[in-house]
Formats: sequence, structure tokens, C-alpha cells
Amino acid sequence: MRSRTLTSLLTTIFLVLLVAATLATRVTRASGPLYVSTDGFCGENIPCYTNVQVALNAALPFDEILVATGTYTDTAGTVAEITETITLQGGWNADFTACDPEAYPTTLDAQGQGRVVYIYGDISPTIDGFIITGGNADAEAHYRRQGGGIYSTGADPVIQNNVITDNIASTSTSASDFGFGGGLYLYDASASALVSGNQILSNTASTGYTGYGGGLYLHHSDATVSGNTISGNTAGIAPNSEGGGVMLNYSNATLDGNRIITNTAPGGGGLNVVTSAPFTLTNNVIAQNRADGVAGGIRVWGSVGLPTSGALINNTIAQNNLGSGDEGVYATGTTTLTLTNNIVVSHTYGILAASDTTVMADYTLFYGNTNDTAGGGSINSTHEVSGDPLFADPEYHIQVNSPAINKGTFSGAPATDFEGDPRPHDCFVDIGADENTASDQCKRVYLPLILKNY
Ligand SMILES: [Ca+2]
Ligand SMILES: [Ca+2]
Repeated sequence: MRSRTLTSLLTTIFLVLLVAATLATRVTRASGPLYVSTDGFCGENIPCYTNVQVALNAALPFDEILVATGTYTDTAGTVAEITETITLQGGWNADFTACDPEAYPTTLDAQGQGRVVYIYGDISPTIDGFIITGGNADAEAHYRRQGGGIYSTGADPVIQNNVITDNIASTSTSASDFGFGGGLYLYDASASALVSGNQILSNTASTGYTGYGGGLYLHHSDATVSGNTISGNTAGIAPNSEGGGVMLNYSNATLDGNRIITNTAPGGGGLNVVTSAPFTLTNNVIAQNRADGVAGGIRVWGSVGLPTSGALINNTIAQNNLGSGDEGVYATGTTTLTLTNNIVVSHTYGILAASDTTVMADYTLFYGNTNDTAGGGSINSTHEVSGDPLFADPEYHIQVNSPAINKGTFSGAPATDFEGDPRPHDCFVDIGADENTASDQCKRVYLPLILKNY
């Protein structure tokens, strides 16, 4: 009886202390955003931190952390280790009255001492408006040599409006070390993960030997990748390196409206897809990528037990002929591809279907390829269109008199083009990533309607 009373008393004391501790925690954290500035001055706003990680550590789930212009580093190398569903937003001015990432550049710089951002757990954080640079994952304790700029595992992050540049996954010169995802690496992300509106520039998966996915590597991640510029990235220097711009591995991802240009890899200069069924490419410009092995543009591979299949709809695939691997689309292994409304221009092989592959191409505009289609696989190209697509600018818009205009099929065509213009314009769907909104070929004849009473 006495011990029961004591237990009850101790339980009561414990509960009181717990409630007090909880209240104390709530009182010490102001409601509303947390603020970070390099000099610890945030105008009228509190709490105000000078270190991004200290603010992250203080944040509760669903908090916003707003970061003022300036450069943020950390003695740990990694500037932001994210374990909660928070929003981390850069691009704010000094007194937090305006947010404009271009006017108020906000840089997270790992200074070559680690990866820049590390995200883990069953969370959905948002990272918005930063310059993410100086990452090097070569000496990381967790997921070494993967994700120089950003590594995410188990999470469904939203990564948007950032400039992710000059990051490295691996510097090792050993043939047994591999670098994956120079700019970003997403592992085990669901379809709600989003990589959108970023500039992913000049990242390298391996500066020393084999690398995969210079800009972005998706592994077991069915993410949406949309509206990014993925440019000047490099997979690796060893000849088995693949995916200069993007690599998909076991990832039923959707890539829409990206500019994947001037990336380099021995295999798959722009994009390398393996063991992913199905993946989807819509409204992308895949141009001027370089491969010195195979597939300057897109390489797709599947195995017998793990075949790959994909749909390519309304993409512009052009001039991926800078190296000796000068195919626009290269299907190999156990792969099935369906192409609809694509422009395929200036390659030695526009579409190469190696043995065991099945490629169906409908409404393709071919121009300037030595061979539009080739290979020992099954390739069936129907409703071909030819003629100079008349690109208007480096964005690969088409001019108003382009033969691509109004020559595509409605079937499967996205409702908007690579810049959000409605598709179709002018009655019919254009081929390629751009729908030209100035064309006016669609004339209808309206006869006068006369009603008479007899
Ligand atoms: Ca049209
Ligand atoms: Ca357009």
C-alpha cells in the first residue's frame, strides 16, 4: 500500500515535470518562422541565428527557416543536415521584407569539406532558393561518394529554385570506387518527391575514375523532375561512366520540361536510364550533350529479368553528336520504348535500337541525321516528318514556319509545352518540346447561315 502510494506520487511528480518541460520548450520557441543571417541581425525578427544547422536543430516539424543573403559555411563541412519536415528558404534580404533569390543570393557552401545538404528519414522537407555549392562527398561517413550537393534517403523532398553547382560526389582515382550523383542523389523517394526549377550546373559524379549521374542520380526514386536546367555536368572519366546530366536506376521517374544540355559522359551524355519501368520523358530539350562511347543524347538499358520501358513524348533531341557516341536515342538490352511527337535532329543515328529492343516511333520529325533509324532490334517508325525544324534560339523554340508545327498527334500529347504554353495552339499539336503560339495556319471557312420560312 505504501509503495503504491509512493509510485503514484512519483508518477504525479514525473507528469508535472513533463508538462512543465513541454511548456518551457513551447515558451522558449517563438511561433512563426526562424531566421538566419550571417551577422546575427534579422531586423525585428526573432529568433535570429547565424548558423543554418543551429536553426535546423531548434526547428520543430513544419517550421519555416528563412535565410538572408550571404554565404553560409560550417566547420562540419555539411551546412544543413535535415531530419524534420521543415521549409528551408534562402533568397531573403537583410531585414526579411523581400525574397528574391537572384537579387539576394544565399549560398550554402561546404567548401569541399563534405556534402552540402544531407536529408534523411520519412520526411518531406522543402529546400528553396539557395545556391548549393562546394560539396564533396568523397569522405562522408554516410553514403560515401554519393550526392555531392544534396543526398536524400528515405525522404520525399521538394527541391526547388536552387542553383546546384560545382559539387563532386567522388574524387577517388581507384577503379573500385564509384561516384554517384555529383549535384544530387535521391534514394528511396516516392512519386511525391519533386526536383523543380533548379539550375543544376557543372557538377561531377567522379573527378577521378568511374561516375554515374553527373547532375542528378535517382535510385529507387519515382520522383518528378521538372523545369530544371541541367547543364555542363560530367559523369566521370573512366570509360564505364554513364549519365552526364541525369541517371535513372530503378526509378519510374517523370522528367518534364527540363533543359538537359552540354553534359558529358562516355555513355549517355545527356541521360542514362537503366532498369526503370516505366519512365516518362515529356517536353524536354536534350541537346548538345557529349558521349565518347555511346549515346550522346539518351541511353536506355534493361536486363532480361529487369526490363526497362519508357515513353518519350514531345521532346526535342538535337545535336548530341559532339563525341564519337553520336546517337540521339540508343536503346539497348531488354528495352521497350515508345516515342511520340519528338524532334530528332543532327546525329549519326537518330534512333538506334540494338538487338532485343523494341522501339515504336510515331510522328517523329527527323532532320540532319546520317541514319534516322537503325539497329538490329525491332524498330517501327510511322508518320515521319522531315525538314529543318528551324530552331529560333538557344532555347530550341521553333520558328513560325517550322515543319514541326501542327504535324503531331493529339494522342498522349501533354496539355502544355516546355514553357507552359497551351498545347495545342492553332488547332493541332506541334512536334517537339515547343508549341509555337504565333502560328496561324488553322483557317476555318464559315459559310453564312440563312434561315428562311416557307
Ligand atoms: Ca500547333
Ligand atoms: Ca511555346
